[in-house]
Amino acid sequence: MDVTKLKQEVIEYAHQIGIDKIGFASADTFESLKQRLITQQALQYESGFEERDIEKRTNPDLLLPKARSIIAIALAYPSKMKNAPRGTRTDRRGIFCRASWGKDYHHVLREKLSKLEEYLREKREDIRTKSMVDTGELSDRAVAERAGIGWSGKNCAIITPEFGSYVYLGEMITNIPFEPDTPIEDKCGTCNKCVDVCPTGALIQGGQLNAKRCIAFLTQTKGFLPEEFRSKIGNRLYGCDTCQTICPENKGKDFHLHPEMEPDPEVVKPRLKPLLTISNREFKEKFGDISGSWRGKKPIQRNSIIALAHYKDITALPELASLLKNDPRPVIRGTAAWAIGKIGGEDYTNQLNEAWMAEGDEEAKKEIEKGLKMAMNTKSSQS
Ligand code: B12
Ligand code: SF4
Ligand code: SF4
Repeated sequence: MDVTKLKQEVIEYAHQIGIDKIGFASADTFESLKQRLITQQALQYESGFEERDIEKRTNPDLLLPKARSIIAIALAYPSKMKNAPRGTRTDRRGIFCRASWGKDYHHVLREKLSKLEEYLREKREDIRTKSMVDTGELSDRAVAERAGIGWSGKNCAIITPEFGSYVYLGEMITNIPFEPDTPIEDKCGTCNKCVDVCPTGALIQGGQLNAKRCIAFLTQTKGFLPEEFRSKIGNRLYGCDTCQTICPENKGKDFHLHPEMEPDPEVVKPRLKPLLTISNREFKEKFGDISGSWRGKKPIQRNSIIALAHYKDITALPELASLLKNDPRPVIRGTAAWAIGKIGGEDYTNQLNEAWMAEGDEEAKKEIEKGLKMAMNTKSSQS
């Protein structure tokens, strides 16, 4: 079997089926990544969404016995939305990050990898493969870096010369000894813009993230958002693009190569107030197909409340008061109380007092106290 010829055929087929970039890497153990993961774990800088087993994360042989190579793929996604709706003073909108625009990318990339697997199986009977996108054990970025897809930027993203960092990544481990490609040159140089701009200081230094401080992570948590971050998340409902939008390597990069990745503006830049009372069914219908809904409705609703507080939208006060009184979830009641205070709901001190007396959850109770304090301050500063 001519492996060099097969590699060329795989590259051609990949482009035919809409894979924007493909690279080949050895299946050797990822030694430096291993050390990195141990350090990150010791510093408690991980998000908790990663696979826990570092051996599995760094040794492809444990995932596919006799692994000989890894095929890395990248698909470019758009960075600009056509016809983006604008929020108004009384009808504010939130935003989902670009990696959540269009159909959930996990499905899109898995479909491409399945086609590639089928193609390889037709060519060679003895082929064995294992494919993954995001949720697999391997580090998609470490694989992409080794396969020459892009370099590992100071913002942690894999940056391709062609599409910038706006690419999704996936890979297939195989038992075929494909010739590996060479990693490409790191072009960050003396630039440090991403580290400087990060709103929460989550980028400790170029290439090192404390995920627990990263807004992309914080928007996905289900509990109370620590107060220090509430003023930082702005109107972000899911994810954060700041360290990518600032990157000079992304300048002018906006690719619309996959119709299924086109965002529906009403979905990815939704009105905030209707989100406060959206039913489970409506949420699933409207947001179920995008990757940003994977944690369910609660974090999105909590973030919507924080976004309304960020805008100090007084027209949201009646709905926030209704959540405070009626919502069965302590996180929503407590965050609503805090938001009422933040917006300056001095007319709502009675409701806050009543809610405080009725509240059985300790954390929610503390948030009501914060809300009350802020609301009373507004009252006294006005009288
Ligand atoms: C956990 C996770 C998160 C966490 C933590 C992110 C992080 N930086 O670690 C949170 C929730 C914060 C997150 C956020 C985002 N994520 Co995310 N996430 C993952 C996931 C599941 C695992 C990442 C991981 O293991 N990180 C641990 C670190 C230590 O390793 P790593 O980044 O994978 O690998 C690099 C480092 O180890 C580094 N390294 C190794 N050794 C050394 C040594 C030194 C000295 C240095 C400096 C560096 C270094 O080089 C490796 C290659 O770049 C991957 C999917 C996957 N299975 O890999 C997606 C993935 C990384 N996420 C992705 C995306 C799109 C995002 C967001 C842009 C989404 C958004 N807009 O909000 C943000 C970006 C935030 C950021 N600046 O990184 C894409 C990245 C695509 C790309 N072009 O790089 C991935 C690959 C998903 C995918 N399949 O497309 N994510
Ligand atoms: S995604 Fe946002 S919060 Fe996270 S490192 Fe980048 S700029 Fe900072
Ligand atoms: S902003 Fe500058 S330092 Fe950060 S990833 Fe882009 S080029 Fe590299």
